[in-house]
Amino acid sequence: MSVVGFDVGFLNCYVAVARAGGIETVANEYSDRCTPACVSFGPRNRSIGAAAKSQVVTNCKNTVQGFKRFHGRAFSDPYIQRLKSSLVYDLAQMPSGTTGIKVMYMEEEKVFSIEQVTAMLLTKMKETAEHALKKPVADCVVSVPCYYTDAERRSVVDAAQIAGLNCLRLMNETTAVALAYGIYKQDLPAPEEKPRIVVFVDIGHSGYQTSVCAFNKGKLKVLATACDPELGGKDFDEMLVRHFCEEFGKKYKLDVKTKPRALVRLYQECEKLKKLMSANSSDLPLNIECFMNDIDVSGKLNRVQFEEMCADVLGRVEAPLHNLMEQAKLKKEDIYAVEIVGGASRIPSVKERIGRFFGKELSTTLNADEAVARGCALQCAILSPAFKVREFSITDAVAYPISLKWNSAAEEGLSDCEVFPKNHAAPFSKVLTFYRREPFSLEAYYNTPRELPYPDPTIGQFVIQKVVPQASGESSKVKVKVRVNIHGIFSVSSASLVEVQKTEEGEEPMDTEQQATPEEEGNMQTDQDETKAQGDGQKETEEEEEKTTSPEESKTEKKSDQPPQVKKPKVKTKVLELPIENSPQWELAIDMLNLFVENEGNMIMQDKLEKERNDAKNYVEEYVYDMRDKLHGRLEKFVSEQQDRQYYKDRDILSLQLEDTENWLYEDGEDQPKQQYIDKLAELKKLGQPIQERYMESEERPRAFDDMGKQI
Ligand code: ATP
Ligand code: K
Ligand code: MG
Repeated sequence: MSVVGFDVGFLNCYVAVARAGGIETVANEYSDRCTPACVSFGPRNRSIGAAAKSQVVTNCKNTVQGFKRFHGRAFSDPYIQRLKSSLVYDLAQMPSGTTGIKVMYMEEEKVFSIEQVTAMLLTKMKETAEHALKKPVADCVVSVPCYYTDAERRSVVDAAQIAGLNCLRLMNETTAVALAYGIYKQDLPAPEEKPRIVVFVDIGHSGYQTSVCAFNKGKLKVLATACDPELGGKDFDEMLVRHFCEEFGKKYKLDVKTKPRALVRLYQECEKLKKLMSANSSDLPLNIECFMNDIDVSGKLNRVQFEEMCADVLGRVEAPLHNLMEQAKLKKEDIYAVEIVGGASRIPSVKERIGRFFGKELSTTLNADEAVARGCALQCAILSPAFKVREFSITDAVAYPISLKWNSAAEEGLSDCEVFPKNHAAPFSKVLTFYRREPFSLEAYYNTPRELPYPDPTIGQFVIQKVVPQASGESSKVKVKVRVNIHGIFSVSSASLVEVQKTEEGEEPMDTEQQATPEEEGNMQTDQDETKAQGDGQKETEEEEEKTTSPEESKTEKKSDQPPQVKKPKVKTKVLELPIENSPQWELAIDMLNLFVENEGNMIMQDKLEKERNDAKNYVEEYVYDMRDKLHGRLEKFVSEQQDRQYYKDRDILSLQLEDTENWLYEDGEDQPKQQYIDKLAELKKLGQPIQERYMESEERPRAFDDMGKQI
């Protein structure tokens, strides 16, 4: 059982693990805690993370970054189409209609689904965690932006599975931050006291997320979230790139947009400049050598100019904050603190605007880069039975209101009902009651399409199968459990048919009330997650009437409009589990998923083989350099038994052999199978080994005498 949190950022990823000492963000093989969200494809292998990022310029068409926003989206999505033209790598449509990336890999053109690409990144992060924990990692918590829709979330869950991970929870990034903030606080108000209200702001490379949370001792509740999924560090980079493209166009007559490599370099330099600008308000230079057509370019900029050119971007900082406060119906005085994280929260003018909005000094008590990963690891620790952590309950909020619609049995057309209003507690289950004679289908959708950062409000289609009338021919009572699960994903988790049986006295039960309104309706029973384990699908129950509804749902309950029930005779019922056919939007088919799992395994193996091959080559190279040095150094005297003609002969043979091998490594030997390198090394060692042995022996001899001396 591993306890790991993964922050899968648009640009930067972090891995946090729980160890005996607590939660720790761990470094990758480059001793860097940040792993770039980058995958590069080559003729023999993939590189992921830092190794991939170093190929952004040299292998730009096959190096993918910025793919976080492709999850759960159709290739035809206008958002994808718009992005496509601005990317240096190619996108393609998957057979299912979702988005894939097209690259050259293993000398073939390949299309990888977005789930596969994110899985590659997760594979790398998994290795980093395994290296730190020195054991295999499967259980984990993965972060997603709180504005992700169902399709996006499902796509990330699939990516985790492809990488061989068991994602215990997809955690909203702002909620992860809130947990990292709250769990160590010793001074939170007692449960019965007025909660402490804290606003969290995460502004990363691609998105801007805000949430407001209520804290009491041992718990946190997300009251509301508000976001701008298209506001982040990248938008500032974009402004800088635009500025310099224009400037270099005028100054050097260069059309930067026509050269992907130059453009990629300009993005890199602009991001650096932007970061420098956070700490300096003076003029700062931007220089790129051999930028295009062998021309060196240079420019400069200061913070005032930067803020001017980013005025539109900065102007968008406030709207989500207004929205957030409005939803939560809070006044600025109610806010105890505003905690900011995310790389772009370091931009002074961004901070200033947020601070000005709340009329408050912002808090930066959390690590701006690592808080999300740490929060995820904490959540994983809480979910892990093997790890002891402080009791802390987390109630998240539904980001977009979810409705169901269905065809009315009485042919009155479509009915619909909002099952989870915006900011409803999550995870959460509710039970809906329908009266039906035959299978029926429910369509789940987001009922505020304009609020979605996503073109398609459909969540999915759910068919309740095997519904039959009662023996008497009347409609059967069908209970459908709907839920927003721990990942924030809507599902129809179970359905059952309540079969009314003859009572023991052999009478037909009186249930006129329900027969009079054979329709579904409205009787919604809620029930704080999780689903209680169901038996074998057939259980006998004594049932009198619907159980009470929770206070939140009292309104819906009234809608059902049932007159007070008269005492009915005891009715014997049997509950039959019904199969449900789930068709969530853009779901990855199971056989595809399995294929991707297999392919990822093969690619991991291929990378491993390639690494071994490279290592074998490096050993040969190292041996050549090492021996050549030593041959003229401490091994010199041991080339041959005697310092005679044979000595020079032996030395020359080996020298020549070393030189030949070096040349070979740069020519024919540059790209050979692993065995070739192993053989080559063995050949060299055949000559080198005796020399080294003579040397060792002469080193050992005096020491042996010493030891003898001591014994005597
Ligand atoms: P997202 O949260 O949108 O998925 P991410 O998590 O990868 O993205 P972060 O690592 O939080 O993003 O932030 C990266 C962004 O922050 C980049 O645009 C980077 O240039 C910017 N950034 C980092 N440090 C600074 C700084 N000192 N000044 C200005 N911008 C900075
Ligand atoms: K990050
Ligand atoms: Mg982030």
